[in-house]
Amino acid sequence: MTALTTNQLEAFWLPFTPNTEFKRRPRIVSRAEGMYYFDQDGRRVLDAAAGLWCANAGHCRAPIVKAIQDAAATLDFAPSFQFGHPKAFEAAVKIAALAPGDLNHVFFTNSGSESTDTAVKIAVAWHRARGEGTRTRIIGRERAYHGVGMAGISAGGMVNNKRWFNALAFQADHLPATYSRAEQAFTNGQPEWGAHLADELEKLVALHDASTIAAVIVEPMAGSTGVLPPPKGYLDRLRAITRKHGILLIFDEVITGFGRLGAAFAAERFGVTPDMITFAKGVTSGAVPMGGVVIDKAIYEQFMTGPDHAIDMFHGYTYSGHPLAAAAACATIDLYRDEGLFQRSAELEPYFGAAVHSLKGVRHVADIRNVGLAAAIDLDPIEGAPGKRGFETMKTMFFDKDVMFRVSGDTLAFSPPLIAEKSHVDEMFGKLAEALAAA
Ligand code: PXG
Repeated sequence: MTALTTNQLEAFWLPFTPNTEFKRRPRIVSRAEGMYYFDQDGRRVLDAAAGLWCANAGHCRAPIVKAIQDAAATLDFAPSFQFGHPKAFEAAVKIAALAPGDLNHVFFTNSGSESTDTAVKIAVAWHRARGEGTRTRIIGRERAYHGVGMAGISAGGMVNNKRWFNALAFQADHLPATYSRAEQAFTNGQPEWGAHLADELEKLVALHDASTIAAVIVEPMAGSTGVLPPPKGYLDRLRAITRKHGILLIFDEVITGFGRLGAAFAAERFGVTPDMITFAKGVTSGAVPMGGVVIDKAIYEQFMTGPDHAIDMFHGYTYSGHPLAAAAACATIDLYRDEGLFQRSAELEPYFGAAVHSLKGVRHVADIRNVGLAAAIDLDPIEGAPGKRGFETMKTMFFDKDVMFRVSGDTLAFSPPLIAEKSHVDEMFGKLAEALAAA
């Protein structure tokens, strides 16, 4: 395969990337299989990130590929406004069956960002439908990532994503992040300290009044910011306080869904059932864009009041429940079940956790956190150049050590496909330890 020329690299403005630097020495992959990417020269790179936290079943898995091929040849597109097609209904049934409690209804989107917008709109509309139209405020959390739509920007808590766009954001407030290095450094799994931080919601209720708050949205485990597992008891408290004040609780499970934490959803793992769950990524193992919201029965039913000719919810996307995405979702969920991949993820977790914590004491390592098959390593920043050590480490690992993972500032994140073997875990952390020791 011929390498791309400089001219060919110019037109595509890569998202969340320093483009000029990238185009000087691009990191390009052109093929994938199982645990690996391959570059244009055929060099094999271990995927320690499941792409972008999405290829949970591994890459180019045959049953998913076949389902997409068949769908493309059978029904390329069908509208979901006023019409339907079988696979979208089938996918919704499968997803609802994985969700806890009465979360029985699925609204399809194409991404995590659209899922945040959708869940927030449903929350606000639901309150209004019940005669509580003043409940419009959303409570997010510091350091949260809920995508880049306006709801995600407003409820999110990462300053770089907000600062340029604040003028467009709507009224939101934020709980404190659940992380304290002083209290939690090098915790393997859920920290003991921090459940009390959920009580900050009471303060926000006292400040804004419950009658102005529609929903609280949190990632059960904050992913993008660098894997912050919830402190023990934190999510239960959030559930109790939201319920007490008639506030909906939304779990953003775009990363935590579909086996990342050893269960279908983090809600199941942590034993806390929210009112809505947003999902994306792993629902198709990343093979076709798809997202959605799983919605509690009582919320759905509030909208189903007729009359027969009237639309119940003025929201949706051209590609909601797209045939290729729906086929990919059905095949992916079947594959998760047939290969027991959620269970496999749970079984590998102790080994993965021990392996990542073996980096404690390695040069530049400031903290390590993990839960499920997700782990993050904070590196000490280079003085005066925050983010540079992380960036350079990511490049060295990709080019010289044949391992790909995510970097956010000086935090490295690992989230391998759930088909990972112990040898893959050894390779990703062993090579990282070498690279850091040599840096
Ligand atoms: N919610 C959460 C919790 C996410 O992690 C989104 C929403 C938005 O999804 P879309 O499909 O609109 O991108 C995400 C996305 C990283 C990284 O490096 C994480 C995401 C995307 C890209 C990079 O951690 N998460």
